[in-house]
Amino acid sequence: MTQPVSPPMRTSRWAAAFAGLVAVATALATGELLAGLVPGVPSPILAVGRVVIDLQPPGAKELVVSIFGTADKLALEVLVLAVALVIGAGLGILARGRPGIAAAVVGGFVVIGVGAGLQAPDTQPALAVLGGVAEFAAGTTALDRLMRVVATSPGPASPGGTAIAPDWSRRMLLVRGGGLAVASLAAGAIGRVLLDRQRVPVTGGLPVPGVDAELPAGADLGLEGLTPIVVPNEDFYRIDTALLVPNVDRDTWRLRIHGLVEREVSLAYADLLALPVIEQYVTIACVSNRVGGDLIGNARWTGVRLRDVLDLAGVREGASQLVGRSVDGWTAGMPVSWIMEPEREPMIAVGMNGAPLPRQHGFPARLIVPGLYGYVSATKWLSELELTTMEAFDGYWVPLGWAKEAPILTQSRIDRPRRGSSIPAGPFTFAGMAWAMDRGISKVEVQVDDGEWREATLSTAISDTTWVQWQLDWEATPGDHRVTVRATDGTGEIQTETATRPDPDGARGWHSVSFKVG
Ligand SMILES: Nc1nc2c(c(=O)[nH]1)N[C@H]1C(S)=C(S)[C@@H](COP(=O)(O)O)O[C@H]1N2
Ligand SMILES: [Mo]
Repeated sequence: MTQPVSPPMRTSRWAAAFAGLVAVATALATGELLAGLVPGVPSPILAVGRVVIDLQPPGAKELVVSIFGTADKLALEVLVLAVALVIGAGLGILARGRPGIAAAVVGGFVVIGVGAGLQAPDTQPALAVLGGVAEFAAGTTALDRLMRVVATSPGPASPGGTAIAPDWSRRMLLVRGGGLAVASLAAGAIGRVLLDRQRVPVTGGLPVPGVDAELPAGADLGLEGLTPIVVPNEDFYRIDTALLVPNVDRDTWRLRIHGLVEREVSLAYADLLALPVIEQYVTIACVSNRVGGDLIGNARWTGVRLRDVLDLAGVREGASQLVGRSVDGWTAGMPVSWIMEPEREPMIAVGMNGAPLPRQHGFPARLIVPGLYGYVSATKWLSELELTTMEAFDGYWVPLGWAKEAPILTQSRIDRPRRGSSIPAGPFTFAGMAWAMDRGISKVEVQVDDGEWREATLSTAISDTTWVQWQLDWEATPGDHRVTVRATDGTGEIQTETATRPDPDGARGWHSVSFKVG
């Protein structure tokens, strides 16, 4: 029996697009599954997402800020996937006439994915390349097979130049392509679950501090709807550029101290904890926080004094900037003078609220520096301390348009009532938070509508490095109202009234909440 000679291949555009999309899904799923199964193989979607994050064009600052909530990271992954699938559909159409070029484009894609994967520190280059070969094989095989199904149409060209695939080949395409799509989805999902599992480090116990941080009586007003003075780890805000929370093995982790030092030092976790262990409450805040926002939290941090660690290396004369570098290459730079000020105690934290540092918050060790915004200080997954000069280096966010030096601004926030809520007439208690790390808060004032500013009652401050709660009783009268709050810091300076955007150095302005009574 001889094969009939194929007529010129003419394929429905949609069928070809579908085939291309499924082929790309197959290639991606292969990569995701391998990434989950074999540590060191990068996940293609996460790798590309990471590059997108790192390439953030300056000027897109506001967008950039919004990407770093955990939910927005998922959105970024979905976006990367969607773009890949759309390109895949185009690839299918291309493959109708030029299968060789289509295969080359798949190859180009894989090269981009592998290249992106090589940027991640936990990628093993040889494994990444092997993963890429597997992705290419899976993608081109799927494309080839599906295109064959699509192309079996012997139909004559229509006057418009396109032919319609016969019903049987369409069904076949839907069955095979659909099956492959479902299998890809499952493989991708399994890969991702495995990847996350493979990344859970052993946390172990926490050192016992020699100095205990005490919570003074009256530190928490305990009002419903008011943020607790110490935020539980599960509720603590999280901001970072990491798509996958870095997985650091505490037993092989090292902290390198280098640059303008007398002697370079490399410390193991045990070396670090051979230093005196301290504990203190420090409120950390994100520069991206808007007026009234919640990118701020207070915790009891356990760890060692940063200055003790720096002393092991000996900071050389002329070192004006300390750079904290993370295992994933992220950096924060801060003035050495800020670190050395005796009134504050910057630390390398290994514990948070009595538990080992959670992975999301920087396990096994991070910097906590009272008074500075997180992006210029609070390096998580800390791997290096480098001493340099202010001029010689810019931390991660500085070239993207954020200030090089960024002390936390005085701010206050209304938690009760919520914006737009309705409360009954009668006695009501306004309440909220106020902070000015590490100057402390001396006064909080509240204004209802256009009334007099009245001084609120404050919770007992834990220290100048933490926020306080405030409350004020009021007799709620029916109607629409607006309440405004302003704080005065420990130096007597009142919070700036004129509103500014978060970039470049933190949002200013007074927080107001509109609400209804009755
Ligand atoms: N390695 C690393 N550390 C980081 C960041 C980051 O992106 N990567 N973000 C910083 C920023 S902008 C802030 S506000 C704080 C937030 O710390 P948290 O997530 O524990 O609340 O971490 C800082 N440390
Ligand atoms: Mo931040």
